[in-house]
Amino acid sequence: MKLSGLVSLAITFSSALAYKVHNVTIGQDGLTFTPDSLTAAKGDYVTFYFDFATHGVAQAGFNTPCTPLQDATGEVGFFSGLIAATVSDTPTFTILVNSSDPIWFYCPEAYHCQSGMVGVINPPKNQTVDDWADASTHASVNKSPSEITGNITVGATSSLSSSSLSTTIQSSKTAATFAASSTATTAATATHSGAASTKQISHSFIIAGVAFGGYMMLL
Ligand SMILES: [Cu+2]
Repeated sequence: MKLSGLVSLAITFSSALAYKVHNVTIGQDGLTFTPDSLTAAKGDYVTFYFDFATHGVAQAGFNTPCTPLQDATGEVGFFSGLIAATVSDTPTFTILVNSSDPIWFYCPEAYHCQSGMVGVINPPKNQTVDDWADASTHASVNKSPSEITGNITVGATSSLSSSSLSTTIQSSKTAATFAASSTATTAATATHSGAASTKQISHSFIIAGVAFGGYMMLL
């Protein structure tokens, strides 16, 4: 009974943490997000890597390209700030995908948005990233949001411990509403490749290990 209880506890935690972290590189090929269109499940994360030059990533609405989401709808979208990447430093910015609705984003630096530096998470069937880029071409201004919003820490940690785990859960709750509170984006950097699957497995094993250790102490 004790064992089954602990095992089910471990399984519950593991399934709750079965998210993916999707990586998007910024500036790798010029004025680009790579990839510029991706599909993510609710509860997944998207980590933007600032690879080269000065760029930003901000959320907009499809009908108001190159404009902060808040200006168009009142809803606060995410914004990384304008970040200058260097050869030795690849800052990151991570958002939580908090619904299955389309998330349209753009780079508010200079005229990057009008030049096609835009992207989308979960595009609807009738609106592609090419449609979004076309609409952005005609925007009269490229406006930057006034505040950095929406960053969370999950994509910026390269290793996990029980303390970082609780921090992650706490901060994702905060980010679910895209609250105005934001942590500095440039602190830690993780390696690009394989981040998603590694983290997911690490979480499960850490929790299973803790649960099993607790069971052994009860014997
Ligand atoms: Cu840019």
